[in-house]
Amino acid sequence: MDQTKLKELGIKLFEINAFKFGDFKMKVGINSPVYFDLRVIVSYPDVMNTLSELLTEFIKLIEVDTGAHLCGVPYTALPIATLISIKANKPMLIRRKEVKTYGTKKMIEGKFNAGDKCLIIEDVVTSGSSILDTVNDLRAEGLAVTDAIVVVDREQGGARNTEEDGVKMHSLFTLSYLLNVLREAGLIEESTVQSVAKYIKGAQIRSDGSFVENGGKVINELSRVGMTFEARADLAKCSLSKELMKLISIKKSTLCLAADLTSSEEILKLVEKVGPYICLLKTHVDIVEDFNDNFVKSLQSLAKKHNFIIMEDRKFADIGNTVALQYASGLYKISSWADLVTVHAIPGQGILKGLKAALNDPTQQRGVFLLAEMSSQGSLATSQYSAATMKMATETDVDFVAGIVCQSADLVTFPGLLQLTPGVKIEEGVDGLGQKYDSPEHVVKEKGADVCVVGRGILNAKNQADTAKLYRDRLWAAYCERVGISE
Ligand code: S5P
Repeated sequence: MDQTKLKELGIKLFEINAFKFGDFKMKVGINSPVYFDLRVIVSYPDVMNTLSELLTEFIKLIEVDTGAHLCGVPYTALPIATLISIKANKPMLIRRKEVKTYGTKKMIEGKFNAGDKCLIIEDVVTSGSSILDTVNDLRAEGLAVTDAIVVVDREQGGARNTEEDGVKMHSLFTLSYLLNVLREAGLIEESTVQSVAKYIKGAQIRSDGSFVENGGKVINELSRVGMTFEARADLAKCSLSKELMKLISIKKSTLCLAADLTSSEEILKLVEKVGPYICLLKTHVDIVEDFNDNFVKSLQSLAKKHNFIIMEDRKFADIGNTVALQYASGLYKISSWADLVTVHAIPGQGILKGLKAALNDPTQQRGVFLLAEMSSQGSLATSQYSAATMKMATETDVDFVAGIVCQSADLVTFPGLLQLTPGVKIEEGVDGLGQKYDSPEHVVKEKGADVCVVGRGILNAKNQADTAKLYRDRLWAAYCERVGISE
């Protein structure tokens, strides 16, 4: 590798502000003394050319088995991957990044066969989660991925995290190398080198989003309630929580409508009005008197039109074999149309295994919300029960658990899981049957709710659309205040 060329490129990247030193708020919510933004390079064709030349040479030099295809991690690495593809004469694949609104849209563009190998190209790596997102989509289509080429490794655990998932990372630059080059060239002070080095050592990110301090001590610096949904989406392990978090960020809505009506026509009319304001529609299909296939088809098309996710609040609570049948069979065939379902933890892990076993189409994305606490007066869920539920959600089947239904902020700590909280109403109080209500602000700021369930607060309103919008706006404002961003 031509070291002079490599150093010159490092300096050039600094000169065009592809990285800077200062005090920057990172996506994960902590401050960093160094910030990379390689998007600027598209404005410098000479830099693009040199970078892709060096990367092409680098790939040859490290003798990595490149396989049949290249795939850039969207978006910054796309033009870089394109140039390498041309220089190395190797076909490219494109992974879509947009939120999937519904169903099984094609995620990978380009020609390939299952079993083909694909090499990943990425610009800057911190935790490695973006690489793994792309890898997961490629693997879901049957492609084999074992290596990733990256322009800059920030040395904060990305290499270890991707390796844990069977992807070896090869970086053209490390942050330490760039610091040395700039220091040698007299472009930065020794104190900058020291402070960045100290930061890197103290901010090692693990794949679960926690930090490992220099001595190996784990600190959960990333607090779920302090992080944005955008940042949390990177850490989510269940594809549906990831999708829901992205959808929430785009729609600016954390509102879940509990459509507890008994006529299919009334539900559809309501959802048509309220659809633009919700991220999640929660159903109880066993209360619908005229349930039929067209009803779920209409709900699905409304979900597509207004971009929300559907959750059947079935509250499964039986042994694995029975829930598998309840999920996929019978009158409702829930697994065929509900993206998410609610599940009690009482039977133990077998309930998740049973539900998973009922899914026979691997391209169907499905997930569950586990109930750890209930909103009703005198609920029997003890703190021990809730803690055991959390263990169930975080230790196994993590790809299937999208979140937790609960009432307290300290239960869900992992930022990749969503907290769903029912019992939300502008007028606080208790209904005649023991349901307890708190205000939107209280559930978000005090109870740590991410997605908030509102039923009768909207159903009984004179103007349901305006009321849904009001709930959406108040919940969103409370969330923005909680994470410290402007609306
Ligand atoms: O603890 C819970 C869990 C759930 S999923 N308490 C609840 O109330 N729910 C559901 O949320 C309940 O089944 C209903 O569909 C909705 C609350 O409706 P509301 O009319 O009281 O807002």
